[in-house]
Amino acid sequence: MSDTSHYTVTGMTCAHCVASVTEEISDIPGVEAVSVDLPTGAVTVISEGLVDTAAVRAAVEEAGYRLAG
Ligand code: 9UX
Repeated sequence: MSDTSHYTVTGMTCAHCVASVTEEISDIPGVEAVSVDLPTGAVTVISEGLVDTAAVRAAVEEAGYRLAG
């Protein structure tokens, strides 16, 4: 069974930002699906097993954005 996690990413302003964040988070082991809502920065991650928040934060920062909270 998959797990679903919710995050908020700040700093995204265009579809390329969304693509970069999606790509970086998708590279985290165990991640099966990523959806990003540009207007709100809401990010939903579906994974096999819970993904470490630090890994998500690192991926988001690698893309050039910040994880809220
Ligand atoms: Mo373009 Mo979205 O620099 O940051 S990828 S606005």
